[in-house]
Formats: sequence, structure tokens, C-alpha cells
Amino acid sequence: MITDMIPDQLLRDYGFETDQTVVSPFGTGLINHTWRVTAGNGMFILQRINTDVFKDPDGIAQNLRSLDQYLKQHAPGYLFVAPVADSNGQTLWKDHTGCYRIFPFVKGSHAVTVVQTADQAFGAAKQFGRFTKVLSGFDARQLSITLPWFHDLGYRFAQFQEAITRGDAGRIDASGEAIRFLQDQDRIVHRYQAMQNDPAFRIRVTHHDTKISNVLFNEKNQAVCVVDLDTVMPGYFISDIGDMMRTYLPAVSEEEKDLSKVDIREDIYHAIVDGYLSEMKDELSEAEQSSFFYAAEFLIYMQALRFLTDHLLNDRYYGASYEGHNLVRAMNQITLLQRLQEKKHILTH
Ligand code: GN1
Ligand code: MG
Repeated sequence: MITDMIPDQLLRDYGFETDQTVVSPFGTGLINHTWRVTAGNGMFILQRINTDVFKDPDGIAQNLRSLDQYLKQHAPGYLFVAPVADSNGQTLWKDHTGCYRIFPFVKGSHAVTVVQTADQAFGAAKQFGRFTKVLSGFDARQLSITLPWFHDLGYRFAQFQEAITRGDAGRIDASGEAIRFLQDQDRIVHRYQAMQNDPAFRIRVTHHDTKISNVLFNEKNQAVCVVDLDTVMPGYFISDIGDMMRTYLPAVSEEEKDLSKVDIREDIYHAIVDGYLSEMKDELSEAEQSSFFYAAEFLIYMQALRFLTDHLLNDRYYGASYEGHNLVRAMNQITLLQRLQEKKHILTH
């Protein structure tokens, strides 16, 4: 059975027998559409890139090609899941319905949606550290910027300020508590801006979307590689550490409405730090090594800003499945930041 949304021509161009191919929705990403393709010749992942968000899909395809070439030469044993070419040799397939690519499904692998153990967090952090480390000789400036200012906190704060003056008046009125909390925490922005002028913080090849479902695990539950490479760009390591902290530390996700369930799991915090350092210790400066806690504050704060901004602008970026969805997400992230800050001394002792 073929989902109506997938063009038949695409399946033919990749050599799939349309009547023997099953395409079914896969994963939970907010931005791109993902399907699993089960065909006579194996399993694949098909994705349609959201070109409202990623305005230069060719830049993404080019990035993946350069990284793949570099790694084949310099780290041949590294498992890099690159898109496969169609019968015309293209790794990006386009028509009027959108831009697509197909990845091989890594045999025997599975993804995890929620971090349940410190071992999983350690394994994932090690893989994200390894990714940046194997690419330490690759000039990050060669990469296309697939999302300009994506993790630039100064930019995100400016967007937030714009939204609290020009956004939906009713929503601004009703969000006073959240708005004030985020304004009061603007020292997190100032520290980021100081970091941008500090040569002790290096720009590296950074993943920028380190949630646990972007790590593949094998049958023995060992983390084997990272996937979802559209946001691979030059960046700071705090982006990758921060998004792991944001998404692995609590036992519940950003969707949780019962804020009393939003907590910080200390063992997971240490597992992220240790897993990442197991690959990156020699690469990071002292100033960077002292910034793990800040990384968590930075990213949780930025995500709270982004959700609240989107709520005030009527959900135009993330969408909403119920009234007030992005405000709930923002309050969840604000709570997470508060729980984190309460534990600062225990976590950084
Ligand atoms: C988006 O699409 P997804 O779920 O991988 C967003 C991330 C946010 C995340 C919050 C390109 O990621 O930055 O952290 O939602 N990606 C983009 O759930 O904006
Ligand atoms: Mg993603």
C-alpha cells in the first residue's frame, strides 16, 4: 500500500516496485515528514523536508555529501547514514509536492523516544561527542548554514521581544507571568553574547538536534550512530549538550501539562557529561569544560523563548493541536529551567 502523499514517480526513480512497497508514517518530529519504506530490497527511511523551515534543501544535500566524503577518507569505520542516490544519481528528489530524500534503514537498529536509563544517556552523549570529534579536522565554515541564527540566543531573544510588542494582544495579556520570568533571566543571553567574543569557545561541527530519537541503538541497546543531520552546522558544543540536557533530564517531555511531573534526574545529568567527555575531553578548553551547567540553562531557556514567541505569534512555526499548546510547552520549559536552577549546587558540586 502506498500513502497517497508519496509521488509514485519518486518510488520508481529509487527503483522500488510500487506494488510491493509499503510506506508508513514514522517518528514524531515536528518539522519534517518521515515514513518507513519496506520494499523488496530492504527497509528505508523516506523524508519530505519542510521547505518553509529549511529554505535551502540543496544546501543540506551538499553538506551531507561533503561530510560523507570527508568521513570516508578520514574515518572510514564511522557509521554515517548518508542519503542514497536515485537512478539519476541525485540524493535530493524534487517535484511540485516537495523535496524528498531516502536513507538506508540501519539494520538491527531502533530508536528510543524517552531516556529511561543513565546508560542510554551516556551512550547518546558519547555518540554526539564522537560525531563532533571525528569531524574536528573538517573546516566547519565549509558547511552551508541550513537555518540562519538557529541557536543564536541573541536573535531568539530579539524575536521574543518583537513578539511581546507585536504579537496577539490577548495572548500577550494572558502570558504575563511567563513573559516576566523570561525577561528576568536575560543574564543567560548576556553570557551567550560574552561567549561569542571569547576565543576559548570554539566553533565546531555541531549537530543542533540531539534528542534521543536522533540516536540509533543496536540489539544490545548500545548507541551506534546519530541521525537527522539537517541542522548540522558550525556551532558551539553547548548547543548539543544543552539539547541533551533539555530533553533527557526530565522523565516527561515538553508536551507534559502536569508541571509537577517536570523534574531533573541527577544521574542522567552526570551520564551526559561523562558520555560527552569520554570523546571530547581533549578537544574542549577549560572554559568550555566549566560550561556544562550553563549549556543546560542556555538551551532550555532558548526553547522556552521559542515556544512562547510562537504562542504570541499564533503558532505559526510549531503549529498547535489544541488552544494554548505552545504556552503549555513554554510553561513546561520554564518549569524545567526552575527545577534545574534549584539543583545547581548538587549538579555542579
Ligand atoms: C523541532 O522537528 P524536531 O522535533 O526535530 C525544532 C527543534 C526544537 C524541537 C522542539 C528545525 O525539532 O529546534 O528543539 O522542535 N527544529 C527546528 O520539539 O526548528
Ligand atoms: Mg530534527
